Amino acid sequence: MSEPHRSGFACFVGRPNAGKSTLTNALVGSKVAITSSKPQTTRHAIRGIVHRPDSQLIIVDTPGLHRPRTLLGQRLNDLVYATWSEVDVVGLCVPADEKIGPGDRYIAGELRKVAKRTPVIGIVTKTDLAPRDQVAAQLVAMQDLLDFAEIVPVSAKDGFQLDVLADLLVKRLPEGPELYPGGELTDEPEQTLVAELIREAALEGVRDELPHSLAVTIEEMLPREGRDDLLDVHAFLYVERPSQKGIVLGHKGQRLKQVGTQARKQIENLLGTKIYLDLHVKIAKDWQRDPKQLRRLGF
Ligand SMILES: Nc1nc2c(ncn2[C@@H]2O[C@H](COP(=O)(O)OP(=O)(O)OP(=O)(O)O)[C@@H](O)[C@H]2O)c(=O)[nH]1
Ligand SMILES: [Mg+2]
Repeated sequence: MSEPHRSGFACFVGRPNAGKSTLTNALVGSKVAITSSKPQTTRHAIRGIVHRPDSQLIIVDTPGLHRPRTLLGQRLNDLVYATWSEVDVVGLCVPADEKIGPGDRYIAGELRKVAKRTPVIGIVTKTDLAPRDQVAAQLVAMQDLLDFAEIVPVSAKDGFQLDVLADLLVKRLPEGPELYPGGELTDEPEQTLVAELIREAALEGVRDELPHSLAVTIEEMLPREGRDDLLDVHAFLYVERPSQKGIVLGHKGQRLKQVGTQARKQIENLLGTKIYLDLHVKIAKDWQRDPKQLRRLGF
């Protein structure tokens, strides 16, 4: 007898930089979420859809749960908590190459408080970065973190055990038909994906507080008049202070130009059309702490 068709939601949680978005993309087989080595790259709940003959798994990638220092940080954490109550299974991600710490224990404790009955799979991520014995030790250490339904080591980079993880998640979904019958890989609006790709390009090479201060909005995205093969994209790149504007622009605007080139390639890949990308840097003073500006920027 064949297994019934299953469909439902899983979410990945973990501290910033644990590899949640990279894992989401690897399972979906397409870049639905931007990734970076900077903490708090993800700023909203992104749905990636995994289509299989026996099931449809919708992965909700969430921001890293952290100690909030700004209103934005609080909003991001709230989003994580809200997601927990909506999913059938949670994957708690801990990187193989970093010791389990207070951040992980905090998340595990919160999960047990907020989503008492939801099964949690322990995921040791980035196994390609750690020798075998370190991965083994991490799997053992995970057992003290939470009463996981399963614990599995994976690498999004080399594909190690991704199918095993998908099977474990799918097993916890209820029986049901496809929730997204169109075959789409995400329900993110195109404009959001485009804004995110610009932010990803801008994140590269900046450090300290600047990654947190960056936000991108799309002001306009329209086909060039009389052309069906060219899209004009006008975007604003926000920073919080004038000094940051200088860094993002770079000497004679060189850095911004690089960001534009990098983002344009990615957007052209995504949309399958040529684009003209017009980037402007703007200052939105301390937007991370300002409710009005947060609302304007979509938080
Ligand atoms: N070598 C290796 N690097 C990985 C793997 N998964 C993620 N990374 C890297 O780890 C960094 C963080 O990855 P993300 O996927 O952005 O992490 P995240 O958990 O989504 O981070 P936030 O959105 O900030 O919470 C990036 O530089 C990734 O390239 C992996 O399996 N192997
Ligand atoms: Mg992320």
